[in-house]
Amino acid sequence: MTDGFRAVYGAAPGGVWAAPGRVNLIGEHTDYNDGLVMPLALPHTCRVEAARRDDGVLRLHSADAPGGVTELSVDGLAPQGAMGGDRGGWAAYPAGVAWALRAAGHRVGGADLHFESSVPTGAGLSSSAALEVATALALSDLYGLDIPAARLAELCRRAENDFVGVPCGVMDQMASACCTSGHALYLDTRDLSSRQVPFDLAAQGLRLLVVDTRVKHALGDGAYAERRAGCEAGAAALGVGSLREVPYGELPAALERIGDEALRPLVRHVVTENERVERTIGLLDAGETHAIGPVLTEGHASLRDDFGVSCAELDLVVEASNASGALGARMTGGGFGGSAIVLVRAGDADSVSKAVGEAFAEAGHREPRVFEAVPGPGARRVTDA
Ligand code: GAF
Repeated sequence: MTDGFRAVYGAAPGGVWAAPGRVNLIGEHTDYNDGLVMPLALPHTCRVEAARRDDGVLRLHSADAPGGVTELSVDGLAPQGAMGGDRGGWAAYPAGVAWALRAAGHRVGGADLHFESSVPTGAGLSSSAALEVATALALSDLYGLDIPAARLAELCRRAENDFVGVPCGVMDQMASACCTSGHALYLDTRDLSSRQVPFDLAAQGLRLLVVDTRVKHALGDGAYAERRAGCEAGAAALGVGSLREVPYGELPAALERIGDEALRPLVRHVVTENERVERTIGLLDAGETHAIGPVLTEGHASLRDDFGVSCAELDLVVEASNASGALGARMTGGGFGGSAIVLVRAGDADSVSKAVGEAFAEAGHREPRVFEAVPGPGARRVTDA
């Protein structure tokens, strides 16, 4: 299956690589606060067919985007204005990865790349991270580099922060690079230490549904940066380097010490969310997966009421799911639209999906897209050609 590359570039690729999107089970808006997260990889991937070039030219083409081939010189890649001043749309992500690899001292030259992605875009399922990680792995292999997966993820985050200009944390890139089949990734973003946590829901008579609300609020981009700045201001007010350093048991006293009342709920969310991740891992380790449901729902309430990143559609998924027998539900990812996850007993999956669909119809919302999340593998080389 290398027809796409051949049709664009007229030759066979040197290899094919794939990197997945993700859902985050718990630990939201904690990754830029040195906190805890627990994502799992979706079966949906960004697939890239690629070949090395020796003339320093980087050619980028996507089956999913109009606009033909973007052609760049790797020597000319620079964070500001490198993509024509408008950040270059989707092509800024892979170009940024080539830039980040080179900025870190890796000898990466030109390449032809053709992308095809099954990760829904704008759905909060990390289609950008999948694009970045697929690119990083392809370039790293084509140039014979031996870069550990977590380091590749960091470089992809750097590409997104410094080249594309999106102030994200490292969770999505780590999920795409490091997740494994049948597991959730328990990740400490403070030092990138991680553990693969078995997450075989079918064996426990459970299912995890993803409900893509198909809404993306324009507010999202600036508001993410604002939340991040608010967390940093909260940490500064407390005299700590990051909110991770605020112990859960000392939260009430810490909140009283923050003069700016608007910052208090942000701090409360981050500190309580880290505690929810710890509670979730405790339950998973004890084999009590069904009991994480209420923790997910609590996390949603915190994102809605304290962090202010939910929206009517996401709240409705959670409300309608729980009212129709789900064990728990929450928005997943950055918020302001995108997707929610719903934990259900296997036998209730259809009735809960139906109830969510009906609630959406009644509220006049667009029909949501529902699918099951079964933890898939992280980024990998698919084939040599
Ligand atoms: C987005 C960001 F890209 C992540 O880094 C993370 O902050 C997430 O929102 C919220 O948990 O997906």
